[in-house]
Amino acid sequence: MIRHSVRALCAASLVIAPVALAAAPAHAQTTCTVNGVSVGPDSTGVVNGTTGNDYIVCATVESGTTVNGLAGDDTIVVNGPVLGHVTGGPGRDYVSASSVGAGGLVEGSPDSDYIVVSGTVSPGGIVRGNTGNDYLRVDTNNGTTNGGDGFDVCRVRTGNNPSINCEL
Ligand SMILES: [Ca+2]
Ligand SMILES: [Ca+2]
Repeated sequence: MIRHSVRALCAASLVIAPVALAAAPAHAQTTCTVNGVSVGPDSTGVVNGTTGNDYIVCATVESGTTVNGLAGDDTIVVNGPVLGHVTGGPGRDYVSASSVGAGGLVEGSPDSDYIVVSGTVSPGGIVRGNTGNDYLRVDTNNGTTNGGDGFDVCRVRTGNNPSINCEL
C-alpha cells in the first residue's frame, strides 16, 4: 500500500515588505541599481546581479564591498571610483569604472570581457581580464593592468606601469 501523502505546503510566503533601512551601517556608500532597481550591499557587503544578463549601475564601489554580475552577459557601470571589488562573473561582460583606487579590483570572468577604466588605475589598484580573450582599455595605468590568459588586447594611454599578459 502506497501512502500518498501529498502535502500541499502552502508556504506562507514570507514576503517581507521592504522596510526602508534608512540607516544602513557599514558599506552604506555603495549604492547600485540592478536592472533599474536600487540595491545596496547585503550583510556581507555584496551587490549581486542575477544569473541572467544584467544592467548594473553604481555610483561608487567602496572598500570592503563587491559587485558581482554573476552569470550572463552583464553590463556593469561604475560612475565613480572602485575601491572594492567588481567582477563580471561568468559570461561576456562589459565593465567600466571611472577609476580604480588602491586596493580596488576590477575583473572579468572566464569568458571574453570588455573592461574600461576611463581614468587612473592607482598604485595597488588592479584591472584583470582573467581567462578569455579580453579587451582592456585604461587611460592611466599606475597600478596593474593584466590581460590574464587568452589573447588579450590592452590599450593603455599612459602611466608608469606597462600592461602585462597582453598579446596586442
Ligand atoms: Ca548576471
Ligand atoms: Ca584574458
